[in-house]
Amino acid sequence: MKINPGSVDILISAVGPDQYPETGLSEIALSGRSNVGKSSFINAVAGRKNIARTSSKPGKTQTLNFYDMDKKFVFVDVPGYGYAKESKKAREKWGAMIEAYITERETLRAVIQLIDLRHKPTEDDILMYDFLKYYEIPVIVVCTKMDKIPKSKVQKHLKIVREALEFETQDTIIPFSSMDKKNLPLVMQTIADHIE
Ligand SMILES: Nc1nc2c(ncn2[C@@H]2O[C@H](COP(=O)(O)OP(=O)(O)O)[C@@H](O)[C@H]2O)c(=O)[nH]1
Ligand SMILES: [Mg+2]
Repeated sequence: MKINPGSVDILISAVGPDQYPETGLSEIALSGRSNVGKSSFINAVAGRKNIARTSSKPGKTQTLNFYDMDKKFVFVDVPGYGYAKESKKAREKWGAMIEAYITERETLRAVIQLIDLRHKPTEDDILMYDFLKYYEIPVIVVCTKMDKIPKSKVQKHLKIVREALEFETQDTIIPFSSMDKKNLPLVMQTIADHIE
């Protein structure tokens, strides 16, 4: 599967289900804690420098952002979780929005859960994975910032992630770097396998 960077468009930043676009395309949602590298990942797959805004200031987006990926599929960027300064009310609103989307969206094919390869998964990472597994959503775990780990230690870090999540063997786990696009072809193939 090849994405033409010129044919990637943001469709809408939706605040609720009535705004979700009806494209007839399969959807792949993206979730991860703030600052994990989600925007950089979307840009890498899109082949664009800045279609998804990268920012060092976390916790800003509170909408579901839908991206038409060259009419092959739609990326749905879910706001990052685990931002410490968020109020309880904001967190509840976030939870309701995600739950409604994940549980009711018929075009959703898989969730890409981004986890920082450098660190043990957080409590929020584990909760999110459990939540997705409870609803039997296929998960592709993409471990970001692989370039920050010595090559010889990548397998060890992947093992830590798998064990903390109690990773299910039918899911896929891929170490990835947005800096050098390491494993981008594998990511593309895995997405293609889920949208058939
Ligand atoms: N070294 C390295 N830095 C990354 C990678 N992905 C993202 N970053 C950096 O991590 C920070 C947060 O990235 P961003 O994509 O905005 O994360 P988001 O909050 O999850 O959307 C930025 O400074 C990025 O440049 C990666 O694969 N390797
Ligand atoms: Mg972002």
